[in-house]
Amino acid sequence: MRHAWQVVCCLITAAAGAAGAGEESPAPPKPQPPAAAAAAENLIRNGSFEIVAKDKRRAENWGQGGRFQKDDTTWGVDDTTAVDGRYSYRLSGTAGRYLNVAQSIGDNLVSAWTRPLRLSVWVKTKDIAEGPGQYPAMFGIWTHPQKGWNSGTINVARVRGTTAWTRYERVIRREDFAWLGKRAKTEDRLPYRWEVRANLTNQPGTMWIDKVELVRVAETPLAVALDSKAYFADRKTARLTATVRHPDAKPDAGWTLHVRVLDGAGGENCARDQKVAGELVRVELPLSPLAPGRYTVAAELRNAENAVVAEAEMELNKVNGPFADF
Ligand SMILES: [Ca+2]
Repeated sequence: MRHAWQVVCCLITAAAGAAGAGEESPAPPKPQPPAAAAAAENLIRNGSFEIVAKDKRRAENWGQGGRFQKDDTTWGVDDTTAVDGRYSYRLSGTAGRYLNVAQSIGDNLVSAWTRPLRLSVWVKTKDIAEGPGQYPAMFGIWTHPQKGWNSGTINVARVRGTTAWTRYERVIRREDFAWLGKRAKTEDRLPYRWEVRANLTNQPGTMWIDKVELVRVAETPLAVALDSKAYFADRKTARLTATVRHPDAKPDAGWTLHVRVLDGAGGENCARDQKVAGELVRVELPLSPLAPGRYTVAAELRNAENAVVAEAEMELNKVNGPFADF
């Protein structure tokens, strides 16, 4: 697992650069579990809106968009309500108007995006109306082409009515955006700019947001599933599907999945090796040699040097048929 770990460290370092932290790191990061490291790294700057600009209305690192007016009071940091620290950010709309607050998540982050990200936000709303053309209070990721308007959105929150502070989250994978590439008819319509954004469209209500977090999720490199919870005695094979999510497990990298069926005493009943040629690996396990009972299916993800990179196991039950006693 040492190798996988180093990859995580590199990604986190790259992400910190993308976020423009601009701070020197005097010592290399201390080894710690990947999950803990990912949780500590919020890729959103000033996600809690605690750093207020000199005008005492804007939040540093966030930009306003849409038809806002500088001298009105419909947007800005708000110290009357918050879930974290002193400030939240408020958008108060009016009918026929469009308002948003957004932060670019940058090309560097997107190009280094090899692991899923979890975007979360706290939202509170007041009087978000439901009528023709009145969109809910929305929060999520917006993408834009090189020229022009939206090329796509991924929603994390869509809220109507009046609600207390509520946390919303969504795990986002790069493949979630694949449809954007398919939809774009020409290259200049492909997603080019990426941002995290809250917006109100034609909406007289108010929304507040606070504690925006975008973190890398430490993904399990190997997960296994069987096609049934239990197999009757007349079933000849069990089908196992393994999901392999590891940046180095490329189709030509020579990785294999080694699967064994073990009985209660740890005895091996069968073993199969399957080449890893994609994210999904399917293995057929013979059931005929097994007496009815409970077994463990143990899977190992092995690299080209035959070193075990990840392990997973699950239970397999073989049962007598429903009419076996008759
Ligand atoms: Ca806050």
